[in-house]
Amino acid sequence: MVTKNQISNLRLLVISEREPHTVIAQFPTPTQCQLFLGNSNPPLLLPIHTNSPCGELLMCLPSTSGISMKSGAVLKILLCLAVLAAITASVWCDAQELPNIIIVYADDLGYGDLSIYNPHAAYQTPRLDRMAAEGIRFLDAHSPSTICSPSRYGLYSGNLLCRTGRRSTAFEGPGGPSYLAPGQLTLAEMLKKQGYRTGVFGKWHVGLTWYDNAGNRLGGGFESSLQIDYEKSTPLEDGPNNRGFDESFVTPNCPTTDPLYVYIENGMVPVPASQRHRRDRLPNPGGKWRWDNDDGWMAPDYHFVDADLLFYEKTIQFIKGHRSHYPDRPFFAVFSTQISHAPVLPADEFRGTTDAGPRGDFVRELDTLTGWLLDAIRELGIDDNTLVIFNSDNGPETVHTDWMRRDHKHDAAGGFRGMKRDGWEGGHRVPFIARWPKRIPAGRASHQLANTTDIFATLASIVGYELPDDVAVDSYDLLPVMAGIQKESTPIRPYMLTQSFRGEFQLRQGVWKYLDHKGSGGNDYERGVLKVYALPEAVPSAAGQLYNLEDDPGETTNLYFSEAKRREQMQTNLKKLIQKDGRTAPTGRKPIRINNLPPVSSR
Ligand SMILES: [Ca+2]
Repeated sequence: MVTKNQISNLRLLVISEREPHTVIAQFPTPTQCQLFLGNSNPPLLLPIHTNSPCGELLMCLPSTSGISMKSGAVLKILLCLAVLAAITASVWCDAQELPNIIIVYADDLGYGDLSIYNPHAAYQTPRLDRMAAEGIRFLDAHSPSTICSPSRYGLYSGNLLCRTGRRSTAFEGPGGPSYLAPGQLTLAEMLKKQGYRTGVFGKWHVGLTWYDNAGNRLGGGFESSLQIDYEKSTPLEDGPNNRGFDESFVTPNCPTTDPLYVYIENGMVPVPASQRHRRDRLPNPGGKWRWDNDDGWMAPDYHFVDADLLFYEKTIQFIKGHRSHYPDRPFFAVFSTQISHAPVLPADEFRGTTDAGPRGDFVRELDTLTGWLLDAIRELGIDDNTLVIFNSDNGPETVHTDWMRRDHKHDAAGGFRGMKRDGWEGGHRVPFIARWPKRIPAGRASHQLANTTDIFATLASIVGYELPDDVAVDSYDLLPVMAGIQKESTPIRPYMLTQSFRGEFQLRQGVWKYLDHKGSGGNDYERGVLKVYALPEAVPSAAGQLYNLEDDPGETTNLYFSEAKRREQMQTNLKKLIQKDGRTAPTGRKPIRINNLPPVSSR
């Protein structure tokens, strides 16, 4: 597809019977096409008429152009240009109609962490609740993995981690290289092809390549953070700006957990990590909630407590800057917050805003920042045609879940078994909200099976990008559900695959869930705070687990043997889905395109 940028100066080669002609076409405005037919002819200005919006198109050929209409070559040229102009005008028109897109990506935020998902939550999340009421929320949505890095790979690639052939890990220190391979089409790259300007702000955590002064690639870990040669490592070869983002301000890993505490701005590190960070120097208003901040090396200007305020500011700067400088182009922004990953460090102004301790305040901070974003797009006059998606990368952290249950009677896992790292629902069932006043009818909750990987095909469908079969192989188009043009009773997904911390698989088919492993797939329930949540193994001899989530949402009754036939069918299916060159999404996906969607106001 030709984008608006690419068409500003197009060179065409037209073969005629006598000689090849080179024609340059310029598009000074959406309704004009200026043709340069070689030195011997004056430029020809052709008006392009469209019936608004994006309907019939007519290109007028002026009779006074001075070009002989009897010339076969010129006719061919004009024919080519008419086709080109049709494409062009359609892209111009689409570009005006395409929504801005914002993803608010939360971290370790469980299904029970928003009050709209959990009527018994120990605190309220009024802005996110309102956002959900003004759009659609998915009740059976899942992260691709139960830890950060593989889930983020799923967001940006539309693939499960198993497609990389690499092991499941959460990168730390100078850990990498990126799970996003060179040349792989990313979500941001795809949107750029459709005319978007793209930006990501906050936690990156998909892996990065760093070198020491001998030019050797560094591995993860505390020690190697200090061996980074910034001259050799930057601009980062696999940073966001080489993975489809025009602008970025990110941290390599978890912003306040992992030992490489630096900011990366457009692939560069303005201030290297030169100062020792000790966890006992971290402000500790929340006592035990400071847990999981690692010693390491930091840039002297690094923020621990105000990290999300900074990421929010960068996101807003990008959006406002975009509106000032590129008002006729849509934008795509990812606000990648660290809330509510450990350590729990709400900014000062949010301390005490709930009765649910530091973690309640932390989630309230995220709620407020999302609200401010929504306010900002309203003030910019782009509220109606901006799609805002809220999602989380995995379930709640173990000790957080335990402390919230004990201290505040709050279940961050929303009543499900398991938490971050586990293959049980608490590990990967997460909030997923989409709001877009112009196209998504308000006030709906959907039971459709959905995954973060689906964001890729959904956005491709909206912007009219036809996905090649080898791209986003685990991504389904959720647009029919979001737009309310598909019945709730007709499933989008016949099945869905997720991976736990250890990379083990869980397969959903309707109400059935098969876990291709014994136990949690992640945490050790024999030790520490998790001991109280250990359930006796009902079928100790079973190599895996089969549950009927409709009858047994808590995944307590293993039907591995009693439903052997179903289990064998799911095992066979799993083998097929995860084989080399396997996929879970269909081939031949066609985008719906927004012009084919009825606006909400017309229904
Ligand atoms: Ca996470």
